[in-house]
Amino acid sequence: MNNIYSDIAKLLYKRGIYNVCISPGLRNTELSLSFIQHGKFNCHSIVDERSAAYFALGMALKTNTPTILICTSGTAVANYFPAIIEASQSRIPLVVITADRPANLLNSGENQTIEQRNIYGNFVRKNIDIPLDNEYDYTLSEIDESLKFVAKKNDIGITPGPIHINMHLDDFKTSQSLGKSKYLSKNLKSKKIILNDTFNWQMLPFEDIFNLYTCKRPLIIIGRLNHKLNKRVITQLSNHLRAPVLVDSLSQMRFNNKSSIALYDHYINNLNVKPDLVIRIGQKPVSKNLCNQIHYWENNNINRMSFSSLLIDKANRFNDDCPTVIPCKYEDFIDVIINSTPGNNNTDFYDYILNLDNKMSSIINNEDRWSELTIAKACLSSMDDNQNLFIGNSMPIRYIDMLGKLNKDIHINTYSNRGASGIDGIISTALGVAQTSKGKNLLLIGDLSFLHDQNSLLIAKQYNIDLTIVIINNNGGGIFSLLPVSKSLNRNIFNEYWTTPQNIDLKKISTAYDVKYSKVDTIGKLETTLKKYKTIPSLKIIDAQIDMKINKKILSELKKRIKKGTA
Ligand SMILES: Cc1ncc(C[n+]2csc(CCOP(=O)(O)OP(=O)(O)O)c2C)c(N)n1
Repeated sequence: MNNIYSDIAKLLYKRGIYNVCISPGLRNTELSLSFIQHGKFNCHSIVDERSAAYFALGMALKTNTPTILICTSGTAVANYFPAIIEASQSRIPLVVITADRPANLLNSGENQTIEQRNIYGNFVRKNIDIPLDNEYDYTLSEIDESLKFVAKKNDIGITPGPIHINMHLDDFKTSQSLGKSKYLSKNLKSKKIILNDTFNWQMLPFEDIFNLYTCKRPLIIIGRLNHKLNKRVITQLSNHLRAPVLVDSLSQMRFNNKSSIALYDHYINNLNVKPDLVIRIGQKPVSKNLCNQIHYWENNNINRMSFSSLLIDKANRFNDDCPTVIPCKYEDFIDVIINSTPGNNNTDFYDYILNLDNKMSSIINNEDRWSELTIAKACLSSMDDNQNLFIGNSMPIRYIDMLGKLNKDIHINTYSNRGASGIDGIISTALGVAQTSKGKNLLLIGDLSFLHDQNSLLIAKQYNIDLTIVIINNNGGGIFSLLPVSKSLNRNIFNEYWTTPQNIDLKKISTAYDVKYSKVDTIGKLETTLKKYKTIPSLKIIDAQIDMKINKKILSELKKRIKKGTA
């Protein structure tokens, strides 16, 4: 491999820097690989970025040479901060290299995308931001120049300390196969912002008015919301436009709404006909397929009169890249639409989507083998009315999002840290929700995310909080084995730096914190334990054992059936 990443590795090695701490992530793949494959660095694989940074600090303190830190984008970067502050105040050299998303995705609502440039402020001696289309030679010489802050033999007048190199990268699979980010082609120039508090037709571009009046294939999409919408009002809009309502798993409308569409993630990129209008309420949906498809519709239509994408959000353009944002109350917008547009009486599109969703529902419901998906299904089915379901990042949220309506008419409050999608702090957040709720609480989380926030069990013990934690225990980051990256890397390297199995006996952790614990490996056992734990008002842990390989096989078989079902 010979690229900017490997040349940075070579440069740092040449300058006498040998120790590296790498935390797992997809975005930092090429960066991590450059240091691992170089062959001469002492690479350490550490899941928790906060500990990784302190560990790096300790090594730098003892050896008086900088340690290199490498992590993925998002809150992983923020987890380095405490150790960076200490390094700055104590004059200890660190080379912090963080992977970032392409800069044009900032404020677009894209997953794990936050402002990382200059994130550590004055606590680093030098900030270097490397864009996707960087000037190769200049970048290397800028990095070399900044190494004076971490050099062992320091010139008089230079105070050693941490330096930060923030690198914008494409997804590993994308850059390997396509060479360029698909997002770069996004046409964001046509963005319209309607600056008005109440809905006003005059502020809308003509094309959007035209599409609101003439649509025959509209879609309503309810994305992530922290609070419930008025279902009656949404139904009125849906009836007026004959628009299917796609409800996100975090929309607070997914699991109890008989008329809504829930399983779109499985077929949305396979539709025979395109919608001509999308009306979104709430934050970007969890489903990557749906988000990509909306972008595709926005960027691939004959002209603006053939498709409109509208976001109704009082917060205006806050972390979203919808071409037209209408910052007014959704009730106000809906009221005007219902009272002043003719509506749509063509039900073909509605029927088509409903039919697809029903087909999907029977395929998903028939899947009952022990897998991560059916663990998620059993958790959902165990919920009572008004119960809180907190959903961990990585695969748990994706599994919940793959599931549809329940057979019972109950409301489930769904929560997840999807703002920046970190795997940190998930138990703490769920405990915060539980502490301030009257009802029962369930947390569905992966084992690495659990271990990342293990300290939070102190809170649970201190306040005796009523929460059942179901850990999907596949001994590592299962998400990576489902991605193309797993096929292109050496098995051992992939295991050590991406999957990062920790081989921790969760029973022993539970014992240390006086927490009730059960290990389960069948749906029956899981259901029985979930039922039993509902009667115990304290913290309980269910350790759901999963074999990654079997799970992968079940998922790919299910995907084949889904593909056949939508063909
Ligand atoms: C703070 C933070 N560090 C790293 C990541 C990158 N990351 C995304 S998913 C994942 C693995 C999570 O593993 P686990 O919680 O066991 O869930 P699974 O992948 O098995 O579903 C990692 C490390 C992240 N999102 N947030």
